[in-house]
Formats: sequence, structure tokens, C-alpha cells
Amino acid sequence: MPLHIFGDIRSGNCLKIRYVARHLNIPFTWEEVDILTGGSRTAAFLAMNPAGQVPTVILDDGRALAQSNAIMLHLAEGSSLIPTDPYERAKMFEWLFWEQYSHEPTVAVCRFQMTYLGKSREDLDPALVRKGNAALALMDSHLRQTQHAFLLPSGISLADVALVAYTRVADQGGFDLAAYPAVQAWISRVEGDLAIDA
Ligand SMILES: N[C@@H](CCC(=O)N[C@@H](CS)C(=O)NCC(=O)O)C(=O)O
Repeated sequence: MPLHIFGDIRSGNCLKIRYVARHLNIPFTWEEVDILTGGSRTAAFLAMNPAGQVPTVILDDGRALAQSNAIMLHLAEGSSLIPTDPYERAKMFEWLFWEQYSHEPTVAVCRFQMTYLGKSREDLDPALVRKGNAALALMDSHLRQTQHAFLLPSGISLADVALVAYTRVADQGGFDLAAYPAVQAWISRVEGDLAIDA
């Protein structure tokens, strides 16, 4: 049984899994879940993931796994997307934890409110917008200062996959990516490397 992904095709968290599986040539099937009509809150779904969220996957051995970054880490075990050097690997985790605490809850939430809930840019919480811009500015500053092609010096890693998912569509959350040229250039490089087409 190939990897089975329960996901929402508009969700960056879900697309992370798709990007990794495609990049590593892992066969998978995709089952679309409508999170707005309770598709992730059914008894059957909650039995797989009590948090009631996508992405949730069923691995090829039948076991369930949730949390986008945990799933990516599992799928990419032993691949070039995870640095072997312990410090580099820890730096990758630094970006992954930061993504979940400071980037996704701001950039992705603004996008969710605009694209899923139909809010206008003006309706967004200014504090959330400010924090989202701070997250994008941090990435831009890091990329400018280090002059690295990717977030880690060793090359593309899960840090890039995790962060590109919502950064590349940040404009849909009202963010002006033109203000972050180093981020824009990085997005193009990551999209090229992962062969992200849409
Ligand atoms: N930290 C989780 C977040 C997952 C998450 O927020 N999923 C959203 C879609 S992006 C969801 O399933 N929302 C539906 C719900 O909570 O009912 C991850 O990285 O996988």
C-alpha cells in the first residue's frame, strides 16, 4: 500500500508532504478532505488523528502520522533533505520550530482568513500582519546576510520545504513579497529545485 495522504490541496502544510514525496520519488495517493465542512472531524478521521487536522498520512505499513513537519521528517529520513552534520541538522530543526511558531501562525493564518474565509486585507488583525511581516523580514535578512542559496549552507533541506509552502503564496494573505527581494529569489530557487509548478 503506498503512502496515503489526507490533505487539502490549498493548504501549505499539506503541500509540504506532496513536495517531499515528489522530490524523493515516493509513490503516494492523495485524498482531498474538506476541512471547512468538518471532513477532518469525523469519527473515522479522529481515530487516525485526534487533533482533527490535515495533513494526516497513512504510511505504507498502515500506521498513521500527523503534523506536517513530523511527516516530512519521517519521509525524508536518510535523504539529502536532512543534513548529516549534527549542527546543520539542529539548524534545520531551528527553522522548522520557528516556522510552526512564528511564520505559519501569522503568514498562513492571514492567507487562510483571506482565501478561505473571504476577509479583506483591511479586515486582518494588524498585529498578525505585523508579525507576518517580521517573519518575512527575518528570512530576507538571513538570506541577504549569508548569501546562501538556501536557508542552510549545505543546500536545500526540509527547512526550505517547510518555509516555502506558505511564503510563496504570502501575497494571498495580503503580504507584499516585492518588499523582500532576497526571499523572492529564494522562492524561485526552491520552486526550481523541488519542481513546484503551481
Ligand atoms: N501544525 C499542524 C497544523 C495543521 C493544520 O492547521 N491543519 C489545518 C489545515 S492547514 C486543518 O486541518 N484545519 C482544520 C481544523 O483544524 O479543523 C501541521 O503542521 O500539520
